[in-house]
Amino acid sequence: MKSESDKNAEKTACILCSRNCGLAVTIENGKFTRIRGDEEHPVSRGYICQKAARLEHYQDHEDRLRHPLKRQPDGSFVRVSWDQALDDIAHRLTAIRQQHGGQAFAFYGGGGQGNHLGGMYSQQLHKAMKSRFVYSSLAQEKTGDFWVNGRLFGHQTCHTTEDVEHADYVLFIGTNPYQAHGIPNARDTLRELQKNPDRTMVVVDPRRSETARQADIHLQIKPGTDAFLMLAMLAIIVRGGLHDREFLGQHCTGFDELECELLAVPVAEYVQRTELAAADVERVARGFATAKTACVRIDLGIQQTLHTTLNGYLEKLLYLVTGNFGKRGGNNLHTFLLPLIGHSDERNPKYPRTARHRMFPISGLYPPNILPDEIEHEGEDRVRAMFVDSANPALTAADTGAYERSFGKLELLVVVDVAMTETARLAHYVLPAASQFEKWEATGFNLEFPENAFHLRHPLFVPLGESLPEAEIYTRLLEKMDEIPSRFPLLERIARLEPSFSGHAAFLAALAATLRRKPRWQPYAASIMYRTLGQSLPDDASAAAPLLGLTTAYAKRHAAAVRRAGHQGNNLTLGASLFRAILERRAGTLMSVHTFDDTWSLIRHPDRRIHLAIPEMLAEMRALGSETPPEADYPFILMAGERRAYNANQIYRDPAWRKVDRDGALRLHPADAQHLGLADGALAKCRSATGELQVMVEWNDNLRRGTATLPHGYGQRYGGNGPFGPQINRLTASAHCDPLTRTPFHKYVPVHIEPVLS
Ligand SMILES: Nc1nc2c(c(=O)[nH]1)N[C@H]1C(S)=C(S)[C@@H](COP(=O)(O)OP(=O)(O)OC[C@H]3O[C@@H](n4cnc5c(=O)[nH]c(N)nc54)[C@H](O)[C@@H]3O)O[C@H]1N2
Ligand SMILES: Nc1nc2c(c(=O)[nH]1)N[C@H]1C(S)=C(S)[C@@H](COP(=O)(O)OP(=O)(O)OC[C@H]3O[C@@H](n4cnc5c(=O)[nH]c(N)nc54)[C@H](O)[C@@H]3O)O[C@H]1N2
Ligand code: SF4
Ligand SMILES: [Mo]
Repeated sequence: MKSESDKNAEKTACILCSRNCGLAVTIENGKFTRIRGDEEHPVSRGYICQKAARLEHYQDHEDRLRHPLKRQPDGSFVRVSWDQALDDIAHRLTAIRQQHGGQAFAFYGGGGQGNHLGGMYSQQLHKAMKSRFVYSSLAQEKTGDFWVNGRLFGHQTCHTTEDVEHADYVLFIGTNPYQAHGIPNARDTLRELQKNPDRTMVVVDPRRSETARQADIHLQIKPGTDAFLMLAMLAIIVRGGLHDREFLGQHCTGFDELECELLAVPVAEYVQRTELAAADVERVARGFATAKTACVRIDLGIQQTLHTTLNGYLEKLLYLVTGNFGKRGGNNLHTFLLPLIGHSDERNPKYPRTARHRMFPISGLYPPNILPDEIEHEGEDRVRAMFVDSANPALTAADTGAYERSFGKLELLVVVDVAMTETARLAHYVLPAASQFEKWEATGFNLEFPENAFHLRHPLFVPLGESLPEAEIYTRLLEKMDEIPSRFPLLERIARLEPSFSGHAAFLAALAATLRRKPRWQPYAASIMYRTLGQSLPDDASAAAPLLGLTTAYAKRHAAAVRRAGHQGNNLTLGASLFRAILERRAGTLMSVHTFDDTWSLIRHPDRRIHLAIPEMLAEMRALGSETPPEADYPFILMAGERRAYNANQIYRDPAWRKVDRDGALRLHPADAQHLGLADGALAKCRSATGELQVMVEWNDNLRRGTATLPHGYGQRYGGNGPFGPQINRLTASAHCDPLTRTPFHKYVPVHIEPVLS
């Protein structure tokens, strides 16, 4: 039976990582008084981790922004009205566009871990600016993966997921789900895996991570050598005839070419480079290939280190070559409702390259590693104006110093955030967004298959001060830029007249007719729906209005899957019925139930096959082996950005939220620490070719000798004090990145460590 407080609980979700676990919360006097996992959430079903209980520290703290702010010549900020701020920004943006064209504008961000609804509105701004230069944190971790997907499956939006819950054999490479999550209900899922003797869990990690400690087999690999390991495994599989010939023949092309390369792999030599035992590698390769079902789950440990893109290719080959794809317990393609990423094949010249680095976008995104150079570039075609929304690149992108310097050279920098961040301090204008618990909000991290869900969250608090939802901020800005009028009388009338949820067919038809008549407005459908249909939605859910367009398109493409999820309607009304369910069900909605057979229709190559041979990757495979050894001046490999119990990107700013590890310690193997004369708790200097930090040392025998780790998500100022904890990107370098995708090698930063002499 539900207790009284559960009955009064409001439904929402955690916004701290991509799992977005459902929450049932109690609110009293404008504060969270109880935060629990919501058993009614279709995916998390009651699960949460220790970080969610602290959400009051996100919602209410000293550095929340209350009013629009304008920076003064002396660096201080004064309060201005929304009209003052937006009039001036609109004026300056249109002047820059007129004088320098779209290339002068860049956008950074577009949603963090929990807020992607605003992205539908902010993306209208780059369209208004005629710019395609969207920089994003995804392009400092996942674009290698997206690029490979584009080649394998025919489109960069073909994103895969892994059915860890049902696999007999799970290979975790470079990821620590116990702390970082990333898989459904991570700790429960890991426990299930561990306690079932018929299932095997393998962790490849240079560190005996919390996940590795639960594994059947831990391969404590030498950092940066995963490509050698995966190639050796693939070679063992193919030579042993353990590949799935039937799957390869039926669903793939290019295996012959790939097989030739794999047969040439010097297995023993490659295994030696990983510093693993040959018998262990052999056992894992054979175990993975012969398991009834197997899947691979990877993350930053191979995405932010040497050979990033090749790692992404090889990891996928492991499950493809063994036929663990498109089936229960394997890796699978999934569908999106909110399109988080796009497609931009660099072989097509229509996707513009940047001025300085001639860098192409991947999935429509440009990498943060090149941005300082694109701003500081001498040419007329440099980046001059920027919006940063839902990101804090001054701390999270490589080379903090380069960001501070280059952002200082922008003619206009506007930051949209809930808090006064390090990036906001560099801005000309800081615009206060309502928090994720003060507005209608949702994420696009719905990456499940075959069942997929969507959670639209309703507001729990009134917006703080004068803060506004992004929907309103960007719509007002477009109005002030004269891109759209503020009223659409005909559409407003139709939206009002239409009996609630009759399928919204009349509204969509009228909208389509309007946009045909005024093609200039086509990029702004989201804001137009917000101002029209939005006004007639219940509970002020106006910001959710554009979801009707998305549910309509989704239901058209995946009608059977949407119906299997229990939504009803004909060709015209199914999308509206999904929209209505999303609006009404506050705990989240099952939106689709696919079948594994749908997999082949999700592949976008016209032949519906997986194209295994990617020439660039085959060439990189052949060139592997000629590595330069680490420099003598920097003998340690620093993993700059570990996920720990109390870090959560830049989302919490008040250091009081952390129950442990307030200093964000530098972890070091005790033997290394002793050798350097560093006691547990001592102060050390950690120096890279880019910069230097003073850090506190923590002895930790889970590390490999010769490696050190620092946590991600520290270094914020708070309440006028700080920084609290290490600003790790003072150590990282813009050029230290994957040559193809320009994603950083944050997990492989050569450093020198020495005691601080007092
Ligand atoms: N607690 C917490 N959870 C988070 C976040 C957070 O800030 N805090 N952030 C979220 C975000 S944005 C992301 S992207 C994910 C990231 O999630 P993960 O990638 O799982 O987390 P990390 O700790 O960054 O790195 C994973 C592991 O890679 C290992 N590793 C380092 N170098 C190598 C290598 O050369 N080879 C191999 N095989 N492994 C290596 C590290 O030891 C580490 O255990 O976490 C999300 N979840
Ligand atoms: N060295 C090193 N650097 C790293 C990493 C690493 O491992 N090592 N990890 C990288 C990875 S994987 C990631 S994902 C990035 C993360 O870094 P960022 O992309 O910079 O994103 P977040 O830390 O998620 O910051 C989210 C911002 O959004 C704000 N915010 C919260 N809610 C709202 C809202 O409703 N509206 C608006 N407008 N703003 C809001 C928060 O106050 C915060 O400033 O860091 C990357 N940087
Ligand atoms: S941090 Fe991630 S795993 Fe933990 S409760 Fe929040 S969404 Fe769930
Ligand atoms: Mo991330």
